[in-house]
Amino acid sequence: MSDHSLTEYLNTAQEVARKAGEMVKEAFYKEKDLMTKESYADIVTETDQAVEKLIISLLHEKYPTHQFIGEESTAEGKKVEWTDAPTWIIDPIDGTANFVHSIPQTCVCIGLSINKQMVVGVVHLPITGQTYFASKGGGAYCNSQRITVSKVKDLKKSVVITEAGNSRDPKILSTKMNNVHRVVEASHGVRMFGSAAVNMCTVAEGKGEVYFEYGIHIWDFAAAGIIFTEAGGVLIDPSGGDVDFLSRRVLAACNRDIADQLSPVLTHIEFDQD
Ligand code: LIP
Repeated sequence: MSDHSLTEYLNTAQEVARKAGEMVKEAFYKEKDLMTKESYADIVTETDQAVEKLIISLLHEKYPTHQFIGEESTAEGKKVEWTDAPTWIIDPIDGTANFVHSIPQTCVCIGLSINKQMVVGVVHLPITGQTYFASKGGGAYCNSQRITVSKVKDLKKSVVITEAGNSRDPKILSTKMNNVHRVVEASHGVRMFGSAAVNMCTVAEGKGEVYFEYGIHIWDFAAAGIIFTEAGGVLIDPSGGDVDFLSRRVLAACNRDIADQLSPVLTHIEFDQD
């Protein structure tokens, strides 16, 4: 993979994310039609579906042999098939609940993997005007600003970001809440911004030290994943092993010290793979 084509993929992803963002922004200020997926809190709107179709059609026109993994195509019954082929991994609106409730932390996520390695990522927040992006080896940026993770090495001096997620299974919820309790005891506090990608980009730019979540999907954090590692962060499984984008869980820390202090505080939740 030459740097030249990575730059071209990154530029295309940014261009497509901005076009998709215009559609999200237009819908953000209007009434939304809600549908639900796996629980009453797992929501989708017509905009999610229309934006995903737009992104796939624009990318397919340019790269007809590339593969796609999209949140809404998967919800419509398409299984996740992640191969070594160039694959665009798309979340048309990450932070759908924020979008529905008019909270600006909502974003379009477009990532590209080659040989199952993330090589390009764009996370575009159309309401706030922030565009985070990275390509392998090229560093991470927010708009024109290079971004890097925090240098704090002590969990007791850290802010930790997580989410309650959209499962309403009482056992999963109580494990997550117990995790939050223990993390609050061990740190400066916990924040929840409502989007995996926004959470990861926030830590990537040195605001807060670590984000972890159980129950997310590959499209929620694939694009943000490369932005995070290019900003100098450590992206692992919450148990301490290698990150697995299909495992539905992640720990994104500003450095290994923070990751190693947080991991034993957590009860690790297992999910079926994406
Ligand atoms: C959301 C994630 C968030 C998680 C939510 C949901 P969506 O993705 O970004 O981290 O807590 O339950 O999965 O559904 O807005 O694309």
